[in-house]
Amino acid sequence: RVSNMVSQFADSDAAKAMVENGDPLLYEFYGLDLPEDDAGVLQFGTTILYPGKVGDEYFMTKGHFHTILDTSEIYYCLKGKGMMLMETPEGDVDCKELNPGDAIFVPGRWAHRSINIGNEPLIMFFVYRADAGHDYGTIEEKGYRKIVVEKDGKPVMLDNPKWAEK
Ligand code: PAN
Ligand code: ZN
Repeated sequence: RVSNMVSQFADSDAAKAMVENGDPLLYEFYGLDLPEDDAGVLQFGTTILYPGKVGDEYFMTKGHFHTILDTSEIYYCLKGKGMMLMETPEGDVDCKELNPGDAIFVPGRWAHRSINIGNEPLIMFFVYRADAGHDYGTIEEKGYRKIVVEKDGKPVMLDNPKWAEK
């Protein structure tokens, strides 16, 4: 929900107002209950990211690095329109569009956050090595270097005013 990510949206005041006003669900995701310590297992599942904006910024997932940094992931877009915003610890940034039928390879070392830039739920299939692990803390503390906002009806990538090199 928005309440779980208030500080991660550029416009925290808009986020707080939305929390007061029903605290909408941003996304949900589903996977099987597979062992998380087995490098031989592939975890897979579905993410449903709802449409909407906090201020001008599109609804997005928290985003994370994998704890075993060098583990990759594949996303496949089933429905909706989105973007996968990625960055490395060194500061390289990449953003790929997601339309139904697109597969995206998120290489090891790249943090990944999905963003819904459309008007319907963005539904994605994902698969990754089950022991990859999820490091949310780095993104929570520092934020992403870039944000994706709507400008004149179109998505644009801007510098994140909240990003801090720590
Ligand atoms: C996905 C994500 C899922 C939710 O399964 O965990 O889309 O996004 P956040 O983890 O950023 O909240 C994945 O990338 N697993 O590794
Ligand atoms: Zn991941």
